[in-house]
Amino acid sequence: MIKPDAVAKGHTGEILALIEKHGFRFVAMKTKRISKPEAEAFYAIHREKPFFSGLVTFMTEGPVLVLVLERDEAIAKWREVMGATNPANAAEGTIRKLYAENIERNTVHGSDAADTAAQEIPFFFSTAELL
Ligand code: FUP
Repeated sequence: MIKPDAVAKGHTGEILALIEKHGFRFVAMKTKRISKPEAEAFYAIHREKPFFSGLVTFMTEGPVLVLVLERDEAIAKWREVMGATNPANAAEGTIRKLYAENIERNTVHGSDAADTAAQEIPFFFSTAELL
């Protein structure tokens, strides 16, 4: 997912180009405004964390781009391309190093394992939308 900070600042095109450059195929892609209940459900695992309400406010402040990406080792590779959750710790050339403001407004999301991807893809896409 390309988060509201990056969409608002006009970094969507540059991030999509980086994604292609790293060998990913776009299986599905759409812009979307995430509702408060959707943001709360998507990040339910963080419900008890002190940053939860700020995270929900951020994720609902403007449109996002949701994507399904495909390549070999897609999950590990995408996490490498995103960089560390906190941009202060992100490696040079990663998306979060390039564009993220801070640990909350950190530009992109990626599933952290195959089982979370299997939950997150149908959260945003119907079977018919997956090429
Ligand atoms: P990641 O898998 O890299 O997206 O990171 P996490 O699942 O640990 O966190 C999910 C989101 O919660 C982060 F992208 C941003 C937000 N977050 C905060 O706002 N503050 C924190 O201290 C940790 C995470």
